[in-house]
Amino acid sequence: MNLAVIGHIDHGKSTTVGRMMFETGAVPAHIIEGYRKEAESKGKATFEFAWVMDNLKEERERGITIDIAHKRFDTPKYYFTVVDCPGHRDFVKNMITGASQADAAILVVAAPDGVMEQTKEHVFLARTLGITQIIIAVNKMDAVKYDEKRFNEVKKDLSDLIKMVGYKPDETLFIPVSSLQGTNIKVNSPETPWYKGPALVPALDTFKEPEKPTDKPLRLPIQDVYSISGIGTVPVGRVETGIMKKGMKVAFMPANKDGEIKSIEMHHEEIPQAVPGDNVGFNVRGIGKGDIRRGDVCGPVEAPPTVAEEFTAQIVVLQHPSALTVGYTPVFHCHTTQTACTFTELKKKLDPRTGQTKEENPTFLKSGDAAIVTVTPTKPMVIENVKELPQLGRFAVRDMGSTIAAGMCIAIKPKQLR
Ligand SMILES: Nc1nc2c(ncn2[C@@H]2O[C@H](COP(=O)(O)OP(=O)(O)OP(=O)(O)O)[C@@H](O)[C@H]2O)c(=O)[nH]1
Ligand SMILES: [Mg+2]
Repeated sequence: MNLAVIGHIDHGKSTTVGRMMFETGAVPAHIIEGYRKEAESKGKATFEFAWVMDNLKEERERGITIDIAHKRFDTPKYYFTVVDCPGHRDFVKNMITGASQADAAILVVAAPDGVMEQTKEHVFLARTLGITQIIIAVNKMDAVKYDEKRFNEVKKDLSDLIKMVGYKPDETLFIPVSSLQGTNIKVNSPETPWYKGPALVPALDTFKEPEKPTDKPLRLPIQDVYSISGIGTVPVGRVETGIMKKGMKVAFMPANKDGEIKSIEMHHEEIPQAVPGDNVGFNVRGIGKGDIRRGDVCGPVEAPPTVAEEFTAQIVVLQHPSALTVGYTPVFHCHTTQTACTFTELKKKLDPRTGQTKEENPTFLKSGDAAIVTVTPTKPMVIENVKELPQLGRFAVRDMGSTIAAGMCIAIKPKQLR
């Protein structure tokens, strides 16, 4: 399970990750002790747990996280790849990269401060980027003397916030912790006798396993196409949704070519069917090597992948040197395709903290803006509505080597090719 740790600057994200790694045995005590002494001698006392994650010299000197870092730790049920995100507003783009890789998130909020600017922004981005499961750690409870009343105030504000973007407060765990003291991290601590829920580490095992969407139509975006003598055309790729079976009649879109699955191979062994997550090569009858290429998507003939004439998207602008306007044509990265697409309409600007409409038909968008836009691909491309096939509905927008925006497709005007 990929887990992002998000929240406002200084609220204790790195400390929480370091503490969880320590409590689960992923980091030994003598390392923490070494960091404690070194941090103290450099005037950075209390950063010993954060330093497990903050390895850069500049991060340690400034006492902040700048870039995302990945670490692994294990609980009884899962092994987690945890991504510690920076809270500083200058590094939101790094947080977005981290969040876009995650299945679930821990939102860390310091009890003395409560909901702050990047608490709101990160919650909205997490939701936009498709993180559906979230656990909230109300941290620094030691700094408010483990006061139940303060915890409930912060919990109330957070409930309103997460509800606004579509999380369900009633189904979300709010855990009072002190990551510095180790309170309610691995086991419930005596400091909060009023708290009846699970401690943080056991709570992580309540996350649901990322689904294998086998009940959806088959979608396999092509990564490469080989021609193997004696066998024929062998496209390779990862099954995102649905099931691929031998004998199935398939369509490749937007190439608009049909074929029949003759055999499926994974790790050099023939298999009767492939399910989501499987990386396979498969032999198709009726398709030549030149007929299809990377970026085409394989699906059943009776429910072929959707080719967009144009689509409506909800985007968040991460960084743009000036202003994003109608006519701008950067490259959209979606499943295995990279297609230049033009922004043809800016429908509305949204408040990134609430998702509410802020302006109808804005003339431009700039860094930090969230918006609903119309996009027209410059050549046929497959994209799906995020509500139906989220794996094929999210994209990143890139230009000149950097990520300009991230978003998801919320409506499609299909191109009729068949
Ligand atoms: N009192 C108290 N201080 C804490 C606690 N957790 C973290 N801190 C302190 O808060 C400061 C910031 O901690 P970090 O873990 O670096 O915070 P962060 O959220 O990772 O910060 P950024 O990555 O820069 O956004 C450090 O001085 C920590 O010692 C806690 O439970 N109680
Ligand atoms: Mg940090």
